[in-house]
Amino acid sequence: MNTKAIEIAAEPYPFLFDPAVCALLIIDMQRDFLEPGGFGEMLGNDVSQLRRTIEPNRRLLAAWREAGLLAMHTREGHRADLADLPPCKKIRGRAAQSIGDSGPMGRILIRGEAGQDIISELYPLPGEPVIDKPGKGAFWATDLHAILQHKGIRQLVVTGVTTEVCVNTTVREANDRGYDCYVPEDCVGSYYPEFQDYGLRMIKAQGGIFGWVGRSDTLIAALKPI
Ligand code: TIU
Repeated sequence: MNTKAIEIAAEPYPFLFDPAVCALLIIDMQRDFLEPGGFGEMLGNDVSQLRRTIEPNRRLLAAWREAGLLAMHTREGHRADLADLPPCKKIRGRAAQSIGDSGPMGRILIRGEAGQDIISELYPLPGEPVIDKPGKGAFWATDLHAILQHKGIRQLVVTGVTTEVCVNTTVREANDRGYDCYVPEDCVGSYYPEFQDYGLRMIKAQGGIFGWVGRSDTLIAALKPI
């Protein structure tokens, strides 16, 4: 495993990847967002746009674990009594079924329900922190920042779904807290191809205003022993 920072290909310019202070943060790869028959599909979304990210994430997570680096996972979800669910989030969209209602895989986006859990392909190992978040950003109302500070983390590789919603919100939150973020484009997905494109362009525009965009094979190659 490399212990020194190494320059890897990225846009808008090469990223100085330092494995010793870098964590992998996999955002919301949950059954309800990705599985056919889940809440996402129930709302009319094309889950295949998200499912293409499973295999690249699986390979990256395997390489990350092999290198002995910190991997973390998030899940969007709420308390069973909905005490942490903003009323506006509950009614937004005017859908027939919303958060907390009975859905295809248990109560929709409620912690502990089957649909709220992480897909089996990327299931966390014991010891890998799982952050349950009530919002789109992984820092809001969670202990993510505290955990990263205690572990001396200064860089994040952010993957998961969806590119323009929870991934972008988290990258922006991380950027304001002083973390450098690298987003491998093959490991993030949107239900909408045009938002995938613009979601990534917004991160790397203006000299990398929120971070860097690259690819997972670039990271995996950098993790190989020297
Ligand atoms: N994880 C995440 O992005 N939550 C969403 O609600 N995303 C949508 O794109 N709706």
